[in-house]
Amino acid sequence: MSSVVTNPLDQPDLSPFEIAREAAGQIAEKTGIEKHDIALTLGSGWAKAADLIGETVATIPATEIVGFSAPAVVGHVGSLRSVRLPSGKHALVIGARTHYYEDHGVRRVVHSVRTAAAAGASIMILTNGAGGIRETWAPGQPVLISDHINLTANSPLEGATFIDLTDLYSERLRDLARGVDATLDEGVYVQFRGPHYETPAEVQMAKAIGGHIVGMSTALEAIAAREAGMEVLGMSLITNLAAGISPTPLSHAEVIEAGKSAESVISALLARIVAAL
Ligand code: 8IG
Repeated sequence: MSSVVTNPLDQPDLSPFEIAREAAGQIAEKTGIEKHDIALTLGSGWAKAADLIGETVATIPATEIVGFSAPAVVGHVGSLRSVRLPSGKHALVIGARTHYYEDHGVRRVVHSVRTAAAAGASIMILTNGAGGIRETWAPGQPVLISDHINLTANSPLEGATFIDLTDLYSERLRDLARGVDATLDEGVYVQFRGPHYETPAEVQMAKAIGGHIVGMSTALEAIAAREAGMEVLGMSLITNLAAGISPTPLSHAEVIEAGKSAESVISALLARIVAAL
């Protein structure tokens, strides 16, 4: 007998939606909150928002919920939080992102989104730290995601599931965010596989095909959110200018540092956006 812990999502014959429903049931049981109205995935730089949007009802290590895996990256938090908003609604805060580059398969990448949908969430807020292609953008600046280009050559959809992605990143929610901060710029997010950063030539390619933001998450999650019928708001914290756009090379330490110094400001911004939903 093997003592290796298995993840049911890795068994192709099991339904990922059924596992998400099971996960949502565990969350309801552990938090005492039957329905979560909105969900937020907090990427690098955004974690403080969890403390600002409302009162934390419960914090659960993600590994206690079926289908979730431990985070692979230092600086990423592996927990799920239930937060009561001032409106009385409940937010599920996902601080446990499984990245596509971890190679655990796309089901694990989008499990948190499917779980949020099964928990009742109709709005999915996806945040990330990313590289900026526009020269006018500075590290520490938050931007709205207006659309994406998925360069993973993969999809969270299984079988012949044809989903329309027009207005995937809700115009209503982007307008609402700009109502909170009129200076918010927006751009097209390009998801690369990673975990290496791009070469300058790849950044030029991303720019040529209409991209403004480069990252390693979000697009696959947004597709799963749309499949689940959720409204999606995407926001990137530009932690660095993309390779070749800035004269200096990228380092993960600098990315973390840029995230830390911008964290208070962007988390407060996100909290105001959540309050306006
Ligand atoms: I933070 O420059 C962060 N994540 N692909 N490129 C990609 N991902 C990123 C970058 C970047 N910065």
